[in-house]
Amino acid sequence: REYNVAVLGATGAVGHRLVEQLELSDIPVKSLKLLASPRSAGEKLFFKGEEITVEVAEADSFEGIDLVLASAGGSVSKKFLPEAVKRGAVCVDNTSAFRMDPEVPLVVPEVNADQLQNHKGIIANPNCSTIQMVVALEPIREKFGLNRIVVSTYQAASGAGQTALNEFYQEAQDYLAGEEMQSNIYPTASDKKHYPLAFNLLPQIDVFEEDGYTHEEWKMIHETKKIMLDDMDASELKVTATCVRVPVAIGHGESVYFEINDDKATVHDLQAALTKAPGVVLQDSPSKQVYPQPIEAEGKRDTFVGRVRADSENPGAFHLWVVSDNLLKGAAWNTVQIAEELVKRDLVRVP
Ligand code: A2P
Ligand code: 11C
Repeated sequence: REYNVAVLGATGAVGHRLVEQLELSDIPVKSLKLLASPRSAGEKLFFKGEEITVEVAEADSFEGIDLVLASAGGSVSKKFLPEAVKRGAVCVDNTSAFRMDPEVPLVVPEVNADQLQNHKGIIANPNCSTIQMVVALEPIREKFGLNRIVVSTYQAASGAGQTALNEFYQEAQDYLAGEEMQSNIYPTASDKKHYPLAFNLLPQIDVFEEDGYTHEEWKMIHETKKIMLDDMDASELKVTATCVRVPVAIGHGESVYFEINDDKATVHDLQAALTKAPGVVLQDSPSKQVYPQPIEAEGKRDTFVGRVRADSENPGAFHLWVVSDNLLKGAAWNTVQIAEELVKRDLVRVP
């Protein structure tokens, strides 16, 4: 079977990579439609050497489409994906629009690919900072059990999208030229105040909730539980997060403290589990100064793990450092990987 595919948000930072990852995948593509807003309609992009013109997304754009890969923002997904499903398309959505819907599987193929079996037309791709953490921790949870996670993130500028990334580059240039930085997007376009990201750290990703946590931090908590335990409120795994935007273009880093259900497990045991884990590359040799870095992870599909250490005071507690390309495993590659899995399992059909 060959598939008529549409990419919604094809001109964005993730959208470009969706097209590129689709080209690299083994999904048999019969036709490809590239959709965006009227701002970029008419732009030309290449797929397998063929020039394709970007079209304005409308409900009828999804007529005859089998598979939609979406990354145009939550409100755009909410508006168009039900229309696409109505017309018979299966949608893999990279936004947060449907992630907490109990009817919608939230999938990281290395962790819970079997959830795809239950899809009703929409499958959600998790937040980038959640994905790389669960890829690193699932092999540990599987073998030793896991009851607590405390994560601090170091999230790259590109997580906020292409326009935001451009603002970060401009800020850096202005700062080095001795000019005033003009900041209109970071920490988040939808909030009232804006601060420069260049030569700075912003402990705010997305907007604040009333409890003082940001929306991004709550996403990490609920998504982790839904992916690992199929229950966004599961109490047997405690998760807390502090999310920080750092002046790095691509590649999120995370410092993760976690407690397992096995007081006897050693760092070596954990490293052995990580070495065998799908999608994980262990880079952990302090004596040789080998550890994951965003600049090396950029452009790669894997999740890189290092600095695995036992907590010095708390038995059964450990620390690790994890890095991945937020636009690939954190977004475009995980989305295309889900689509590959749907094709392999013959699940590209709306039940
Ligand atoms: P456009 O280029 O026309 O603005 P990013 O996450 O990098 O900011 O990219 C967002 C993507 O979502 C872009 O491809 C953008 O298209 C697309 N997009 C934004 N708003 C809409 C909309 N209302 N309808 C369709 N696509 C949209
Ligand atoms: C960031 N993690 O780095 C966000 C981007 O829920 O898909 C992804 C937002 C999401 O800003």
